[in-house]
Amino acid sequence: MSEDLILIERPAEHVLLARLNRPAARNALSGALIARLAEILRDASADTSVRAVVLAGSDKAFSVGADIKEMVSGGLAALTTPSRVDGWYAIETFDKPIISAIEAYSLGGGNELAMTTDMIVAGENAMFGQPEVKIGVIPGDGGTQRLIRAVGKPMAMRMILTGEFIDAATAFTCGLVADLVPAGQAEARAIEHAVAISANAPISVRLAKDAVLKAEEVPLTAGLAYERKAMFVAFATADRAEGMQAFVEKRPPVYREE
Ligand code: CO8
Repeated sequence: MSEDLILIERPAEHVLLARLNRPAARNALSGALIARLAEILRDASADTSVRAVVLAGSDKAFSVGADIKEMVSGGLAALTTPSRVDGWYAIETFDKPIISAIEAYSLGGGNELAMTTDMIVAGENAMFGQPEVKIGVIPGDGGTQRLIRAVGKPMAMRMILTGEFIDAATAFTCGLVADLVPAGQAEARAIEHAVAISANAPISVRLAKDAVLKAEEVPLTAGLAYERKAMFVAFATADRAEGMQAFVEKRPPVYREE
């Protein structure tokens, strides 16, 4: 049964699409759903045929956040089970590129989930919000930390303290959304990005993702040193030689290292 919580497709050779599938609950993030997503991403990390992941919801919601009914019945324990805590950690530390495709609602923990991904592609009907204070909690899956990094203090405070939703155009303008597309086209566009990423040297892509994320953790000097070492690692790969040789020979590169 848990397999149906998330549907998996392979829309392109190196791309895995994971589609949240709790339509009756607007893809609310039950503990079981988080655990299943973590399992999928652990598998995708180990699967050398996967070079990029797209995470999508439905046309009614990407996700409306933590499962309120589960919290009502289970209390705090519903949020602190090892499988949920470990699951979030696995999602946050997924090492390959992952793109969220968002139509309709991206709320609460759902928006926090989107912010763990590397970029958000949104249909113009999408709505983004952190409404936790309206129900007596606060963002607890990274929202207070990641939203301020994405949009800056003023908009983060507006969203988190009022709980009001912002539309996709506003989210694009303030930097939460990387690519804004007509309603209904977020998934297709996210797959296009994933295909483009998966044509690049896989080790370079993973090193670049890791180095960009490091910028959120360390001072500039340490980040620059980290980047330099990561670049040396990339330079030592056979795929680096292939990429540069292909450029000189005016042919497409054939990347073999995963
Ligand atoms: N959890 C569980 N069920 C939900 C949720 C949710 N978050 N949101 C909606 N549903 C359910 C509804 O109860 C309804 O079920 P039913 O048909 O059985 O009554 C069904 O989904 C459809 O909902 P609506 O009829 O409301 O459908 P709409 O398309 O009109 O949706 C909204 C409108 C705006 C999405 C509305 O449903 C809403 O406001 N939902 C709640 C959003 C919210 O408050 N999210 C934040 C949740 S808290 C959180 O994410 C973080 C908690 C702290 C975590 C700490 C971790 C350590």
